[in-house]
Amino acid sequence: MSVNPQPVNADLSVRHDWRLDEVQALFSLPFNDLIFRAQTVHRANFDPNEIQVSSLLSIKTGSCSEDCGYCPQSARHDSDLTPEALMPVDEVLKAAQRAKDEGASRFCMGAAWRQPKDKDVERVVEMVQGVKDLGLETCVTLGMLTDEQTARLKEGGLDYYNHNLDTSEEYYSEVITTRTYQDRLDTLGRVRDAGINVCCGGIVGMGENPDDRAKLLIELANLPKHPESVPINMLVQVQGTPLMGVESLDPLEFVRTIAVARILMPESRVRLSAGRTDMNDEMQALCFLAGANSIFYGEKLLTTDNPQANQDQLLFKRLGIHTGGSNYSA
Ligand code: SAM
Ligand code: DTB
Ligand code: SF4
Repeated sequence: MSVNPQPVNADLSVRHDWRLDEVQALFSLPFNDLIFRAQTVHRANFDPNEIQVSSLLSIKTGSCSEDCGYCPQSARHDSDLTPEALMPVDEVLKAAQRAKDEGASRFCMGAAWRQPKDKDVERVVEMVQGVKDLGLETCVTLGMLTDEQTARLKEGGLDYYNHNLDTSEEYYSEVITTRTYQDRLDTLGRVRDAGINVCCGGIVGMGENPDDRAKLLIELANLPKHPESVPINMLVQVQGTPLMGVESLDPLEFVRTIAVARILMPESRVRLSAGRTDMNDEMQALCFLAGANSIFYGEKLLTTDNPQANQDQLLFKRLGIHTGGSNYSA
């Protein structure tokens, strides 16, 4: 019998100076060593059996001016989607109450905008206040923001702002041409400076190469402060979008991406995000083992399907997982 004499070195410190060669080395570890290392970091920072659950609602759907190649909501793509104007506040609050009743701790509202108008932000602030009054944490994703809009959302009590980098800077222009990587970094800087928690991650399985995945995670980890929440989405391929039909990613590479995110951002919630309807329970269990400790919960993401809440509850039961991790104290 041969025993590996090299212990898996699990550096537990929070760093902001990750280099590509180091991250490539993590991705190249034997799978078991990578998962052990990720799990070690995970256990040093979190209850390993606790998952935070957020529900999503599309508060304004479709007709978006941007050309994001993955997105069914772009007006430039020919997806089979019915556009909908910004929802009335009372309807949003009804959906938030249903999400709470199903067990969500955070309610995320997404709008298909390049950037909101000031009057839209006022309506969103009303939604945020109403959702908070229900005892839920709040998150919104509205596109790019001005300083004034960011301040208004903070004043309105918003807990999290979601704005993704999506991929590496190099691959970005293959996917999106109507706004730059720097635009995204600027919005993230505004949100951080305003004191709102940052939710920022990306999408894999878009035809990027392994270095693009490593570079996305490095961009996130080398931000001045790690995002509190890091959604890792598997591309949901939607008919009519330019990325429909792209070669799908090896599921174990997806698990490795989660594990490396966990190691690079030890104190962040890593969210197993879009794409779960194409993953079986065993795959999702591996993602949790690799350090994912948050999911989107409820039958819809924004416009595409997500597993039914009762299906997730059964999965949690099988795995001995409990939900929690809300920072909200009413
Ligand atoms: N319009 C705003 C924006 O782009 O910032 C907010 C909504 S946008 C739909 C939020 C995020 O959803 C995107 O940044 C992207 O990461 C993710 N997303 C959109 N379509 C997706 C798809 N087909 N598969 C996986 N993730 C997707
Ligand atoms: C994130 O990273 N993923 C969510 C949320 N943030 C807004 C959105 C996923 C959208 C998947 C495609 C859709 O349902 O339209
Ligand atoms: Fe518009 Fe956001 Fe979709 Fe891009 S990801 S097309 S900005 S809704």
